[in-house]
Amino acid sequence: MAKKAICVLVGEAKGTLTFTQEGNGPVSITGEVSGLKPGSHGFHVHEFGDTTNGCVSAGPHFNLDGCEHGAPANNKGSRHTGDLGNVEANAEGVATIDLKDTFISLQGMNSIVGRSLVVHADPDDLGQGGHELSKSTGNAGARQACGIIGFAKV
Ligand SMILES: [Cu+2]
Ligand SMILES: [Zn+2]
Repeated sequence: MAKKAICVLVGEAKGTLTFTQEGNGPVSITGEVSGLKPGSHGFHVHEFGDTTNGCVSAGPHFNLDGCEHGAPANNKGSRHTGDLGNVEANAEGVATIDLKDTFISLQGMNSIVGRSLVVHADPDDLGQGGHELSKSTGNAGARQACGIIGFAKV
């Protein structure tokens, strides 16, 4: 049975993302974010579905296993559950998103439903930048947009 979730991003940037999953397969994420500066932007699931004080209330990266921050392609044990890497904004500041991830899920332990999606001002260095924040946040800078991930009609 397919599951579907949606996230409306608000902040300095804006957009809508759709998440779909067949059974326990990968989660597909599609959508568009506008109002970004051209280039790469860190893209993560953060722990809390809370925007009381804007995107800050979303807390740290969703991290089930106490791992360090890393690249989305890393094997289990070397990335946060919520580490989805970067999205690329074009010259108009629009990022078109079409990715799949096998760590996150829309059900069970790794479910991202009820948590937040955050788009950052700067590139995520995927843990490799040598900055003091590289191993926790990828040094991706300010939170430009965020939204709570919720179930949607399939
Ligand atoms: Cu983030
Ligand atoms: Zn992370």
